[in-house]
Amino acid sequence: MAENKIGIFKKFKIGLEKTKKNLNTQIEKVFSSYKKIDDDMLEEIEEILIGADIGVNTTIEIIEYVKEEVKKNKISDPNEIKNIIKQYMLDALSEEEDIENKANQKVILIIGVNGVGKTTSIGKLAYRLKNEGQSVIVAAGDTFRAAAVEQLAEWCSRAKVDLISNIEGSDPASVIYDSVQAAKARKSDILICDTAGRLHNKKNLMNELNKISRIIEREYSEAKKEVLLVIDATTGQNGIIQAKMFKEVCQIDGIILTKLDGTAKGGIVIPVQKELGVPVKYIGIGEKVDDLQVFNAEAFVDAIFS
Ligand SMILES: Nc1nc2c(ncn2[C@@H]2O[C@H](COP(=O)(O)OP(=O)(O)OP(=O)(O)O)[C@@H](O)[C@H]2O)c(=O)[nH]1
Ligand SMILES: [Mg+2]
Repeated sequence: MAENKIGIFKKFKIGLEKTKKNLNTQIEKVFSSYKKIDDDMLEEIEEILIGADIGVNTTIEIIEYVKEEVKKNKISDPNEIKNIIKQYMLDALSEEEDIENKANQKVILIIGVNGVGKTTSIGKLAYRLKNEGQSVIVAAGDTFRAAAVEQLAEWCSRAKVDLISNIEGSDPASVIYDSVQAAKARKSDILICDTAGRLHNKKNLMNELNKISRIIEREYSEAKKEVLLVIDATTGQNGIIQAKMFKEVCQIDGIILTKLDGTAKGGIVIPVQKELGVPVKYIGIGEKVDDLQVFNAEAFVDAIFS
């Protein structure tokens, strides 16, 4: 773990404050109004979990797990239930360990629909990797939206990394091509590519992503490739639908779940990981340059329950 553990736990706590207020406060209220564990109580817990966007399927699984544990261990104290739920979540969010291992020659492609936080996350990620001692180049692959390059340039200056861009309306594939050449010439460790968030239809998306991937493959075959999908946590189950659509057209190696600071429904982390089978690698918990954290299951569960 690159940063110290206390710092990480604290960051998660602050970022997930709203979810904690929603989830933990309500669960505590249920505990104090029931003396023993019964079906009515479990039904109330079920509603709270669904309300925190944990998703119906996962919630049903959690409740089943609670029932089994209660029976198996002859538990009668309602307060024990919290520990059972925490344990379930920890198991479900099995940790990704070595994602920040120093790979030199790596290309990270950032994809996702409009406004989810791609550009912002690129700025934060560049800042993070740069502070770890890696050299980073960013490619302004969103040539579609007006002012997209200016926004990215601003972030790159905050992160103190180089940006490769072209004029608005130019072919994104040519920007990616130029960026790969720059990364090779400058012997950069990491190239992070922004992409446009527009989503006309699946076919267009597939064509564009394929074109970009082909260039990277052809021009930079020695580099390790990673595709990270950005999902906005405040859009709830919609984010999962988006992710399923992206999964149909390309390989996704990880999720960046943004805006967790802005929602009381941070439980979405669990179905994202469980239903998609793709690890949440980073979470966005604010708008500042240091508000992107490597996802840590322990810190997450601790933040929403205590
Ligand atoms: N509170 C909060 N806001 C965030 C976070 N991540 C992104 N945002 C905000 O979300 C808005 C959209 O972010 P962008 O990075 O521009 O999103 P994008 O996906 O690049 O958008 P397009 O390029 O239009 O597709 C901005 O106002 C960001 O400040 C986060 O973790 N927390
Ligand atoms: Mg953008």
